[in-house]
Amino acid sequence: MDPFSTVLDLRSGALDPVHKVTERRLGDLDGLFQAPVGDPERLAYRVLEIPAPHDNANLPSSTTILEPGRVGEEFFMTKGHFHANRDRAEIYLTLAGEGRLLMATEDGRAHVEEMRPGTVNYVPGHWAHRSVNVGDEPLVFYAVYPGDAGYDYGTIEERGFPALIVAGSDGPRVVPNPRYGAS
Ligand code: PAN
Ligand code: ZN
Repeated sequence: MDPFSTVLDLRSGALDPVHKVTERRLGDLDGLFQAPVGDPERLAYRVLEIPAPHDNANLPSSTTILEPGRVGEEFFMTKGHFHANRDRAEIYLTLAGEGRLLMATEDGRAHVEEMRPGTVNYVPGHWAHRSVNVGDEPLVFYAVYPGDAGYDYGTIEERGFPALIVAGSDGPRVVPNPRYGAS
């Protein structure tokens, strides 16, 4: 393939050119929150991709624009996934907003990192990852991952994450997920 460039708007996360946009609405996230999602048509996030071949020699990347909002006590969040090839790592660079990166291993360890403009989060292989918008503005981040990482959404859909991030009177709180492991 030939070299190429893309312009990334550092505030909005917009890409020019953009090749693929995936929209996730609350209806796509039904069952992932503790409470019912409400309006299924409401936009939760968009993923804009810079494609690259799906092999371990290449590095696709994407921006995610995650809207602010809540479902019950929980903040808007991504579906979350393990990589289908479990040992594949990923880097997230936050561009705008305030978030938390919730990660978990298959044996139930949880880990939370902050996401703010300039934060570079390293997600090692074998850690499922979900981003959570705990602020009032869109959370925008740029992610780079191996081309053969792939997505396993099913494990999280069945088991959930061991922890939840909920709104508390003093700000976001990390609490155990009472439904973790239930299928
Ligand atoms: C990210 C995510 C993106 C959307 O690009 O795919 O933020 O989250 P979900 O894929 O969980 O809906 C990434 O982690 N890629 O591997
Ligand atoms: Zn990933």
